[in-house]
This record gives sequence, structure tokens and C-alpha cells, in this order.
Amino acid sequence: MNDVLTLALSKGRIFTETLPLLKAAGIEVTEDPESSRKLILPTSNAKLRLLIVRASDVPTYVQYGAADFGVAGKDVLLEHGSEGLYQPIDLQIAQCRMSVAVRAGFDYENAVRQGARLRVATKYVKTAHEHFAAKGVHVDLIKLYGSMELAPLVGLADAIVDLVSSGGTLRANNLVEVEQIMAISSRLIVNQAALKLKREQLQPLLDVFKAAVAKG
Ligand code: PRT
Ligand code: MG
Repeated sequence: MNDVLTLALSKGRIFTETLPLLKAAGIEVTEDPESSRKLILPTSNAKLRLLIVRASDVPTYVQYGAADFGVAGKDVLLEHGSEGLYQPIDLQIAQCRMSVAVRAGFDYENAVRQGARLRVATKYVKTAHEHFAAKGVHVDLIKLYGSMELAPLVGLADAIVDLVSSGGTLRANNLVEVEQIMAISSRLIVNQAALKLKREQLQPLLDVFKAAVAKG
């Protein structure tokens, strides 16, 4: 097993957008994680297999070396921390932004100006805490695991911190984006020990990914 590389991916947009990068390295994935129930997928390269895990679990598998490398959103990495992880490439996939949103009609600017204490619901408590602390805004953070958009609609929170791409989800729920915190994309992360011990196998793949990203 020592000469086999293991790549951790989440299904959905990260899987879909990583396929072209693998293809650039001549690697095809024959099974579809959406229909297959397998959590370990082979590839056309006998020396590379895929682990299908939850997006927020990718850094954990890579950090502990259960996967040699993986693909994770900057949002996930900021919450997880980067201990034991080397981040050589911004793959520029699964792009979106992290933003503050409120119910239409809620005067966020005014609430901030008045120094009001805001209730903010989010999955991204670490990033949200840093953002509001840097602005000097007092917040009570409420941790949620999904469907943040609901919180302001039912009085759980004044605002949410969530990812936005088309803006369709916010619009559908009568919410407005009032502040963009940062741009988000997915990064390749590599286990630091694997980078040393499996450099010969890893480096050619990293080079192909880098070139594919540069080409756009
Ligand atoms: O869904 P699950 O709970 O399993 O995990 P996950 O949501 O972490 O995984 P997944 O596959 O949905 O997202 C993986 C990564 O994709 C995230 O960590 C981000 O880095 C990135 N990404 C890019 C996004 C989006 N775009 C995105 N739009 N992740 C989530 N969204 C959600 C957002 O949270 C909101 O609910 O889509 C909705 C907004 O989309 P629009 O287009 O309506 O604005
Ligand atoms: Mg999701």
C-alpha cells in the first residue's frame, strides 16, 4: 500500500471540479460517488485511489495521514486549522464568497454604528468571530450545522455568516448580503509527512495540477 496515493475528496462540487485536474494528469475516475455507495474509489491509475468523505472531514483525514492529500475549501480550512497540513496550490475551484446576510429591511449598517450587540448564526464560528472582532462589533455567535438562511427568518439571529455563490438562496429566503468577508476557493492540502516520504509519487501530480490551474 505504501506506493499507493490516497486523495480525499467530498462528493458534489469539489469532486466534479477536481475531475478535470485529474484528467490533466491522465487519470480517469470510472465510478460516480453520487450513485456508488463505495467510500473508496479506484481510478484508472492503480497507484491512486480516492476517499469520499464529508467536506469538513477532508482536513482531518489528511492531517492524520489516512489520506496523503485532499481538496478542501478555504472556509473548511480556516475552521479546521492547518496543523500538519501543507497547502501548495489554490486550485481555484468551488469558488464562492463568505458573506454576512440579514433579513431584507434589517438596517445592518445602523445596528453596527449604534454598537448594538448582534446575534449571528453560522457554521463558521471561528472565521465569523475573527471578522467581527477585527471590526470591533459585539456579537453572540450561534453555531448551526446547516440551513443558516432560516435563522433570521424565525428570530433565531439578526444576521448569518454563510457562503454565497449565485445569491439565489439568499434571494429565495428574502435575505440580503450586507458584507463580503472573503473570497473562497478550494485548496490542495498535503500531509506533511507524506510530502517527504512520498515526494517522488506526489510531486509529478502537484506539478500537473499547478500547470492545469495556471492554464485556467
Ligand atoms: O453539504 P454538506 O453538509 O455535505 O457539506 P458542505 O456543504 O460543506 O459541502 P459542499 O459540497 O456543499 O461544499 C463543499 C465546498 O464547496 C465548501 O466548503 C465551499 O468551499 C465550496 N462552495 C462553493 C460552496 C458553495 N460554493 C455554495 N454555494 N459551499 C456551499 N454553498 C452553499 C451555501 O452554503 C448556501 O447554502 O450554497 C448556498 C448558496 O448558493 P447560491 O448559489 O444560492 O448563492
Ligand atoms: Mg452543502
